[in-house]
Amino acid sequence: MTENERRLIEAIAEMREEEALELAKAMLARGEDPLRVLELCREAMDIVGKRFERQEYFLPELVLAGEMLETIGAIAKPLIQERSGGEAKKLGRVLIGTVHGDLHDIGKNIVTFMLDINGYEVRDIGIDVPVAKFVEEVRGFQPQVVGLSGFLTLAFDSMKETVQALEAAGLREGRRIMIGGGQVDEAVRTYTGADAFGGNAVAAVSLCRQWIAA
Ligand code: B12
Repeated sequence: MTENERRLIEAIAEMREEEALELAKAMLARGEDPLRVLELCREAMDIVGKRFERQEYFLPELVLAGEMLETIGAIAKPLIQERSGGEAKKLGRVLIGTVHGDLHDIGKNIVTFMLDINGYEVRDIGIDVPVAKFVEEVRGFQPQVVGLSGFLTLAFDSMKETVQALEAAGLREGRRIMIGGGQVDEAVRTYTGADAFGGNAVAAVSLCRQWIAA
């Protein structure tokens, strides 16, 4: 890790907003990989999350960290788009949303964006999405892949309920369900009954590539 990369992580984790934004902007202006910059932000978020758990940080710090990440993300996105060579043809349909009870959407938004620039038609149905809304939207949009996002432990139950409801509505067949979000792993995938989990937006894209034949 370079000195600048270390400084960016530290500035975000220490809530030095102005410095963090300046460092990120300077790195991007120098032509550093925007995906790398987002990865550094994620590392900083892990530090913030741990401090929150230890009660060294409280809700205002979580909010500020989220805002910093969104601002940096908004600057990085067009650069990622440029590198990907612009709009590709639509390879398939993906429906994505954050499950009910959960309001975290930064990770989901990155996944939506990455799928979009990789040629998928993505319908993002937002946060705190009730099970019935997923069912209705899947029926209408007929996506090949459904993505469920969630960062809270309670989201695992919401994911499981959503998977079961899609199954009960006869909408599971011929369709894959992927899940993701901070704590999601193989054990959560088994619990929810989803087809796969993805640890990051790049994994989400490769799952869709694997599942939807071009
Ligand atoms: C920012 C943040 C917030 C912001 C969210 C802003 C927003 N618009 O999203 C705010 C302040 C609103 C918030 C609120 C709360 N939060 Co919060 N939050 C965070 C924090 C610091 C970062 C989350 C984040 O955005 N990370 C950045 C993204 C980019 O992370 P990422 O995981 O790398 O994202 C990738 C993958 O997840 C994957 N992915 C994501 N979705 C999907 C979907 C699919 C299909 C696939 C394949 C992949 C995929 O791709 C992403 C991109 O590469 C985390 C700590 C952490 N380390 O995660 C806590 C954390 C998630 N929050 C936590 C808590 C407790 C809360 C609150 C309950 C606090 C409170 N007391 O009110 C509330 C809950 C509100 C609710 N009902 O949802 C806990 C959850 C604990 C738990 N096990 O349940 C955490 C873990 C902090 C902690 N360590 O205690 N939070």
